Formats: sequence, C-alpha cells, structure tokens
Amino acid sequence: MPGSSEFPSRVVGHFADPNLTIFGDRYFLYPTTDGQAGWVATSFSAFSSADLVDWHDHGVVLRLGEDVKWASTEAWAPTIAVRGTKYFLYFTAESNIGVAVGDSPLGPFTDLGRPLIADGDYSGRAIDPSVFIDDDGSAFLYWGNTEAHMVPLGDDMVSFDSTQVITWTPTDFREAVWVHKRGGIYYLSWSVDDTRDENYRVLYATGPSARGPWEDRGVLLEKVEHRGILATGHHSITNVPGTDEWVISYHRFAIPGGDGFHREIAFDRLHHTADGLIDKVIPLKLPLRIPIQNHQDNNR
Ligand code: FUB
Repeated sequence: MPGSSEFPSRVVGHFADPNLTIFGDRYFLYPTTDGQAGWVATSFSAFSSADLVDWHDHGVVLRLGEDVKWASTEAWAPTIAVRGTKYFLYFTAESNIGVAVGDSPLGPFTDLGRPLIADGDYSGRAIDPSVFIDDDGSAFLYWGNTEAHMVPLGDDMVSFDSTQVITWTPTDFREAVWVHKRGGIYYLSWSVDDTRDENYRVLYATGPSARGPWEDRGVLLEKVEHRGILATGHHSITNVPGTDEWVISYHRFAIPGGDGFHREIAFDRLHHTADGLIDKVIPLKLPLRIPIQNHQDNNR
C-alpha cells in the first residue's frame, strides 16, 4: 500500500479512476490498476468496505484477453450500474468502451462480445464511461476525452439509439464526466488537464436535467501543494443512501513519490450548499471513515 503514515492511502496499491458505489450495506470500489508506464493494465479488480477505511480486496473480476476477447490491454476506468438483478460493468479497453454483465457486484461478468462504443464511432477517444440513473429509472451513459458524449441507455443497459447521442465540450474538458443529482439539481463534473500533470483537477456545473444545459460553477477539487497532494482528478461522487452524506473519490499522485502512472485513491466528504452549489473540496490528511450503517465519522 503506497502512502506514508502522515498521508495514509485508503486502498492497497497503486490505483486510479475510482468508481465508488454502494450495494446493500457495503461500499464497492472499482478502480484502474496503476503502477506501469503507459497505463497498460490488463484486468479490473474490485474492493469492498463497510466504512471506507478497511477494505477487502476481492481480486480480479474481469480480464482483458480472457473474459474480453476483443482487447488485451489498457484496462481503464471501470464503472458499475445495477438494474433489477443484473450488474453492468462498463470499462475502457484500448480506447473502446465495453460492458460486461453479472449476477453480483463481483461477477462473474460476461462481456458483450464487442465494444459497446468502438474507437472512432464518435469524436475524441472512447474512454471513461460513467452511468447516471435518474429517479424515474432512466439510465444515461456518459463518456469521452476532449469531447463529452451522452446517450440514454436502452432498458437492457447494453444498447442505445445512436441518433440520441449528444456531444458537447465542457469548459477545459479532458475526460472523466460524472453526473449526480441532489434535490432536483443535476451536477456535471469532469477532469481538466493531464493526469500526469500536478494541475489535473475537477470542475463542475449544474443543470436542470441529465442532458443539461450546464452552467459552469468552477473548481470542485484541485491540488493542495503545501500538503503535497497533487493531480487530484478522475473522480466519482456517491451518496450514502438515506442520508445527505456525499463522498467524492478521486486519485492523486501517490504519496510519496507518485506520478501520472503511480496514482492512489483518496476519499473526501462533499458538501452541497443551501443555494444548490458544492463547496470546493479541501483534501485532508486523515482517512475518511463513514460507516454505512451508523453514519458516524472519525472527527473530520
Ligand atoms: O487511468 C488511465 C486514464 O488516465 C484514464 O482513462 C483517464 O481518465 C486518466 O485518469
């Protein structure tokens, strides 16, 4: 586990692009496995926790080249969604977006057998999928690099009507679009700059629907140089069900000695304000503990 005692890391090893979600009474985390130049991971692993601090490593849940025949490397940025009894693991592989379906959060997952979105189908690179499911059950897939795309997913979660794809460019957009909703307001957030640059950061906007239009609201998360916390980005935002607790998960250069290929995952609390905005996240030194069941934290 990288990280000094002053800056404890929260998940063992070098990982990035965290997708944090909750199934039942546990957090589940799906990250990119990091630690090699060129981001050449070939599989996806999953972790679970009851409190965001103590994590269980469930090991590899999807292997490129084996479970996924159409790609063998660049296993990046997984995200998971559930509909009914099925779990849908969306992922990037060689700049295509795939999806694999399972009966549990840990699989086994069966790949669609082809990319859901192939490299070149739309502008920019086909990377960094995320799924937002609205209160009425409508599911939306977001993805993109240099340009963002959104499309409503079919009821089967593995198809869409290509005439419904919307493409736009959030301010300074690089990648990692994420949408969440609170109190009728939709929030779009995304990463800016290069994950290898210490200025990698997250901006956000608000809007009246999952399709926007989006009004820029500025920086949500950025480096804190005097704490040595750099390159904070590619996040996900998670609500603890039944509460107004929100967690932002993101990666940063591992501490100490990290860089754009040696990143680690961190969690911080996200505060929505009464006027519908979000306080800028100030990354802190202490690990964030939010037990799902009793919602008590550790003095942060
Ligand atoms: O982890 C590989 C790539 O780096 C991701 O797809 C990007 O979002 C960036 O974090």
